[in-house]
This record gives sequence, C-alpha cells and structure tokens, in this order.
Amino acid sequence: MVRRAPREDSRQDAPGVSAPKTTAAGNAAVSSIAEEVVGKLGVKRSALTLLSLNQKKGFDCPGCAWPDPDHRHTFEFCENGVKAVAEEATPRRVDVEFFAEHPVSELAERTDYWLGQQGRLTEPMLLEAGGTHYRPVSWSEAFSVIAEELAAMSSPHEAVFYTSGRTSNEAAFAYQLFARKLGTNNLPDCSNMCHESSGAALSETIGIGKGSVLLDDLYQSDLIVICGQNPGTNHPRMLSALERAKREGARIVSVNPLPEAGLQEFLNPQRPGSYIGKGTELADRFLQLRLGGDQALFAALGSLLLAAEDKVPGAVLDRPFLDEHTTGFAAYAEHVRSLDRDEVLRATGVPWSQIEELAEEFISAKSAVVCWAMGITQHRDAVATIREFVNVLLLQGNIGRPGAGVCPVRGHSNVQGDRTMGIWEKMPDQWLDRLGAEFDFQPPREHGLDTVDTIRAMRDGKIRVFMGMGGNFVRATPDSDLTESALRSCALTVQVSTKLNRSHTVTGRRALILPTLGRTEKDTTGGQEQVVSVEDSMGVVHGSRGKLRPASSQLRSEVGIVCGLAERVLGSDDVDWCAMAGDYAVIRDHIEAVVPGFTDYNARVAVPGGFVLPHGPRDSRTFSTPDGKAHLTVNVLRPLEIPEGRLLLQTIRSHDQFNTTIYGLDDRYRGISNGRRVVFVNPGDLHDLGIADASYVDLVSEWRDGDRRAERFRVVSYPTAKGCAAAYFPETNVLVPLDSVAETSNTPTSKAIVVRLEPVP
Ligand SMILES: Nc1nc2c(c(=O)[nH]1)N[C@H]1C(S)=C(S)[C@@H](COP(=O)(O)OP(=O)(O)OC[C@H]3O[C@@H](n4cnc5c(=O)[nH]c(N)nc54)[C@H](O)[C@@H]3O)O[C@H]1N2
Ligand SMILES: Nc1nc2c(c(=O)[nH]1)N[C@H]1C(S)=C(S)[C@@H](COP(=O)(O)OP(=O)(O)OC[C@H]3O[C@@H](n4cnc5c(=O)[nH]c(N)nc54)[C@H](O)[C@@H]3O)O[C@H]1N2
Ligand SMILES: [Mo]
Repeated sequence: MVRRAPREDSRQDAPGVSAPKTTAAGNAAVSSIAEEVVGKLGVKRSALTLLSLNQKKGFDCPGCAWPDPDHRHTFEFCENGVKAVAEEATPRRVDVEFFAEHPVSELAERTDYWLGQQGRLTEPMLLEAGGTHYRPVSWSEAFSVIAEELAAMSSPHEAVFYTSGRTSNEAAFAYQLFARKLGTNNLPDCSNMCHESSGAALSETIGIGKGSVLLDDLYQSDLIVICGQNPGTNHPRMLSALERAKREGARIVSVNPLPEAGLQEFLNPQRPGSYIGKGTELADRFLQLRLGGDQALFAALGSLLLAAEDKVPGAVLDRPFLDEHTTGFAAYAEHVRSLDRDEVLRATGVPWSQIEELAEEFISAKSAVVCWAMGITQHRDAVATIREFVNVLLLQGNIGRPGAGVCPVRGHSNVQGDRTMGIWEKMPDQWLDRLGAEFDFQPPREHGLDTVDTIRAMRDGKIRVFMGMGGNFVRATPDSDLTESALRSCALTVQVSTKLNRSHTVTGRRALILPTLGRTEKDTTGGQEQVVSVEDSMGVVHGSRGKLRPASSQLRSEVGIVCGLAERVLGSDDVDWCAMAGDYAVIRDHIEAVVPGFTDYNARVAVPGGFVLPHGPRDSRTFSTPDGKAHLTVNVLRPLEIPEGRLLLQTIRSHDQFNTTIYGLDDRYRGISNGRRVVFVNPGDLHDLGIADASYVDLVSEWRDGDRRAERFRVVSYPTAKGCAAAYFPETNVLVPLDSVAETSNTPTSKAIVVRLEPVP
C-alpha cells in the first residue's frame, strides 16, 4: 500500500526548522490570537465572538473539554480556543457554485488544510450514484434518501451512527434514541479512538469511567503528575490551573518522551503582570521516558512505595483506606515486589534513581493527582497502564479526598457529555431499561459496533448506511487506505458537518452533506432561541448559547436534523420528535427521567456555571463495582519488541490543528514552520541509522500483514526519547494497522507504530 502526498502538499514537505521553544502562551500567543481573529473575522465580529467565549451567558468553547474556573476573567480563552472559534466563524462559504466547480474526484486530491480553508457549508448536498458532483437538495429530499436506504436494509445493524465530540447533550440524546428506536446499538464515537481506555480501566477499578477531581482539587494538590499530555497546545487553559496550583504549593511532574513547551515554562496570557520577565517554570521534574513505558514506571513506583512502608510501617500507605475501601492488595503487592528492575529500565529508559526520586515525591505529598491524555490511552497496554495509575493512587488513599484523584483530560468539548447521554455501543442494561421505560419500547440489547469494528464490518460488506454526527471519520481513523475502501462499500454515507473535510470526498454509492449550526451560532429552531448543554472533563454540566448569525439561513441545528429525520423514518407515533425540536427543554425533561444525576435539569442548567454531576468515589468514596470496593489489580508487563534498526513512532498534534482540522502549517513550540510532513528523531538514533538530519525518508510501518508507507518526510533531529520518533496525524494514519489496537478498549495504537525509515532522494 502506498500513500502519496496530495499534489499541493509539496509545500508542506519543505518546512522551516528552528530550535524548539520551552515557553508556551504569553505575548507570542496573544499577538497570534489578535492576528488569527481579526484577520479571519474582521474587527466587529471578533469582539462579539471573543466576548461571548466561555462567558456564563455565552457559548462553550468548541476547543477542548477543560473546565471553566468559577470566577472567570473577562476573557477565559486561549490561543487555540480562539483558532477553533475563528475556524467556525469564518466568513468564507462553500456554496452551490463551489460544488458545481469542483468535481468530487478533484476534492479528493486536496489536502485537509485546503479543504478546511474553503469555509462553511451552506446547504444540503447530494451526490447521486455514479455522480461526479454534489448537487443541492432540499432537506425533505435529503431525509427521503436516508429513509429509503434505511428501509432497504435487511437488519437495523446494517446502519452505523458515528458521533464526534462536539455534539450537545440534547442532540446526542435524540440521536442515540433514534438509533435505538431503529433497533441498533451501532453508536461508535471519537471516544473509541480517544479515552476509551480510560473509561475501561476506571470503570473496572473504581466503578465509574470518569475522572475524580474538580479544579479545586488541582489547586489543593501537593503533587500533580502529568503523563502523556501536551497541554501547552491541546489544553492551554490547563496551564493557568497548573500555575495556580503551583502558587499554592503543588509540585508538578511531566512524564513524556518529548520535552513539551508550556510544562517547562509558562507565561499566563490572562494575567498581564506575567508578561514581564520570565514565566513560571511549571514542571519541577521531567521524566523523559520511552513510548509505552508508563506501565512499568508506575509498577516501579508501587514497588518503591511498598518498600518504603516496609522500612517505616505506617508512614506511606493509607492502611485504613485500603482495608475499608479496596480489594486486591495482597496479590498486587506480591506482584510488584517481584518486579525486575532491568525490565523497568528497558521499558522506560529512565534511570532507577529518577524513579526513586519520583517515588519520594509521592511519599512526601499529602495528596496527589495523576493527569493523562492520548500518550497513555493509545497504546496496546493502555488499560493496564491506567489500572497501574489507580494502584499507586489507592495505596496512599489518593482517591475521594481533597487534592487527590484520577484526571483523564478529555479532548473534544462535549465528548464526556455524549457518553453520559448514551452515545456508546455498549450502554449498560439498567440505562437501557430506563430509556425503554421513558419511551415505551424495547431498546436493543446486543452490543453495537465501535469505531474499529465498524471499519471491519464495512470492509466485510455488512454496512449499508453510515451516518456521521460531526467529525471526519475517514481521516480520524487508522489504516487510511483500508478505511477508505471500506467506506466506499456503503450504499449511503451521510455527514452532518459544519465544514468541508475528506469524509465528504470518500463516499458510499450515494452521499449526503447535511450542513449544521456550530456552537458559536444562534440557534432559533422552532422559532425560539434555544440553549444547549455540555459536560466538561470534570463532570460539570452547563448551558451554551450561540451568539453569531448562522453561516447560512439553510442550516439546521443538530437537534433539528435528528428529530426531522427520525420523524420521517419512524413516524411521530410514540416519540414527540416535533416537540423536542421545538423546545430543547422537552429533551432535557426526558434526559432527567433517563440519566442519573440530572434532577431538575432545566432549572439547574439555567444557573450560570451549571452543576456538578455526582461521582461516587469523589463524593463519598462509594465504588459501584460488583463488590462495592475499589480494586487494586495485577498487570503483567509485556515489553514491546522493537526489531533492530526500527523505531517506535507516535502520531501527535501540531500547535496548528484540531484533530483533522488543520489551522495552519506551523508548529511554533516545536520550531516547525510552513510544513507538516516532518518526522522528529533522536540524534543518537539518526547516528545509529546513518540518516542525516534534514534528509528525506519514507516512513514504512511493519505489521504482520505487510508494510504500509507514508512518503517523503523531512527528518528533524529532535530531543525525543531514544528509539521513539514522532510525526503528525492525520498524515500518518495510513501507517496505523487496523488490527493494532489496545487490549480491552479496542483503541487504535496511534502512539506506538513500529517503523523503519527509508531514505529517499
Ligand atoms: N489545539 C488543539 N486542542 C486539542 C486538540 C487538537 O487537536 N488541537 N485535540 C483535542 C482532543 S480530541 C484530544 S483527545 C486532546 C489530545 O491532547 P494530547 O493527548 O495532549 O494530544 P497529542 O498531541 O496526541 O499528545 C500526546 C502527548 O503524549 C505524549 N506521549 C506519547 N506517547 C507517550 C507515552 O507512551 N508515555 C507518555 N508519558 N507520554 C506519551 C506525546 O509526546 C505528547 O506530548 O486534545 C484536545 N484539544
Ligand atoms: N493517528 C492518530 N489518529 C487519531 C488520533 C491521534 O492522536 N493519532 N486522535 C484520535 C482522537 S483523540 C480523536 S477525538 C479523533 C477525532 O475524530 P473526529 O472527532 O471524527 O474528528 P475531528 O477532526 O475533530 O472532526 C472535524 C470535523 O467536524 C466537523 N464539525 C466541527 N464542529 C462541528 C459541530 O459543531 N457539529 C457538527 N456536526 N460537525 C462539526 C467539521 O466538519 C470538521 O471537519 O481522532 C483520533 N485519531
Ligand atoms: Mo480525542
């Protein structure tokens, strides 16, 4: 399989390269914000947009899921949140003339960057079977096409309903109801590629798949360990929280193969005082470990905590907590006591003395939080790794008390809320019982397809209709060539989208684009101004009100689309689709009846700042596992075997992208400008491999079914951990084998692909 760069990508493989930065945010970020917004939106629209962002009566930032502090500055936003907003609020339009001008075959040759730059989608478009161009259709005709294809299925399981993580609670709830009324749990989502491993490990060990800390816990914590996360780029507002935590006495540790800017030094753009002079050095300690080394690291930490307890009994472990609230201690202790130090060194590449120092940090801290993101979840042993985080925290009773806990940092702004609303291919029976009772039907019980299994089912010709509620399925998923041909085997692909992307160009026999309102836009569905709600990474639910004039008068809200479609397909027999679309408060009443924790939903969502969902372990050390206890677990170490002359490649985000949306071609903090086809390699590895810095290579991934190739990447000598290379996604998704997935969670191993570098002229 060979993947050539699209033609205009030649510009992207001759990047400028300079030394990486250590400082994030601050002045550079502020001027970049001004440039970004005023350049794209004009002065007036910029002011309205920014003044509404993350304000108590404004809209939730579509950037990331980091929570808003209680006492917001006039501007609680960050450079990358502003880019996300500017991308949505762009004055550029993809209209009927655009589609008449550009055949789909031509659009399929364009880069992600070019497609995104074309602007907002404006009206429903249909690609007929055998057609060369999309043509405009009415909403009614679009719904008829979908209804016709759904009616032609021999089983409801031939339809798949994907969700990205920007969809509001209200739209997500209506969408899953539609799928389940139709008779299927085929509800894959971006979480399957994101924090699925976190949900799996946390549900098993503490009884709930969500993080157990609130912002106040970070402020009160003694020790915050950040593993596998690059907040300077992906959660910049987290840096303000870390800065405050640090001022209040926290120690901060970064565990990462890359020395990421921001954790090293931070200039707070929200506090003008901090522009002067140096910023705050956030991380007190940096452990540069190998890709996938975290499981071994935390097993080693556990063994060191036990050894310290042996020396001074009662000084380290929280015995009363372990006795009262946990099971599995004895087996766990026996397991980590027999840990092989050489194996830990091989897996982590971190000297034992540094691990001992980190263990000392845990021992002397009164409370500790572990934060993590994609550097942890997208590995084969991700679930085992997160269970190992839980083990270390449980030993010291660091769950369910102030300043302590687990903190998986979510990505998409409402990805956590979508799950709470039932967007999951395997919702528990109890939840389905309540859904069935509220709407008087029997929801399907058979588990549905997740993202990877959806691709397998399409490949095997088992899927007739694919619908995407947002996102960019074909680019976000692994094994691009295989996934593209899998999607082409569908009879119909439907994308509900704000902006043009590659998923509109790689289609089933027929394809629909349904343009929708973004988070920033005023939603007047049913003739009244509607409010939606979202849940952040810490389980806080709050309202979001768009302020801007919609990009086109033909856009419909996601709720409007789902309810309109459901009514067409299912009739208005027993579900009040029309009432739901006319007033989202009706949907919230249904949610209140089905989803625990949403009592008085409508009243509480109207309160500025919203409300916090209950969380047993955090609130009362209640663990809803089968035995009511938190579980220490035994996790066998299985080091990855990297053949001689090969590197382990991780696929990451640049500072100028939101997942598959490419804002620009720079990665300022890593010193890259005007290009994306770069591969970061340790200078020692370059020396060993005999490859020169600044030369060009093909990246060839080796898997049991053969090689996959991404062509022509510029080599950048970079201080990444030895043996561990990095390049940007989605250009490298072609290298991720579909079957290379995390145990249990089925998440693609996007952070660990065995590659060889083949020099090219
Ligand atoms: N501006 C912007 N914001 C975003 C996004 C975006 O694309 N752009 N995406 C959003 C989404 S959906 C998500 S999920 C989050 C993603 O947020 P991140 O997880 O920060 O995103 P990545 O770029 O994938 O970075 C992974 C980090 O983990 C490190 N890492 C990789 N493997 C390992 C490992 O084995 N061990 C350790 N300890 N570290 C490792 C990498 O070096 C890198 O620093 O951000 C969200 N916010
Ligand atoms: N190799 C590799 N692959 C990865 C990852 C990785 O680290 N490495 N990360 C994975 C992760 S963490 C995630 S979350 C997934 C992301 O997967 P997705 O969520 O599927 O992808 P996005 O790029 O976020 O989707 C962007 C598109 O969403 C649409 N959109 C934007 N806003 C809205 C809206 O408000 N409503 C609607 N209906 N549409 C909207 C726009 O049309 C835009 O083109 O990618 C995964 N893929
Ligand atoms: Mo994500």
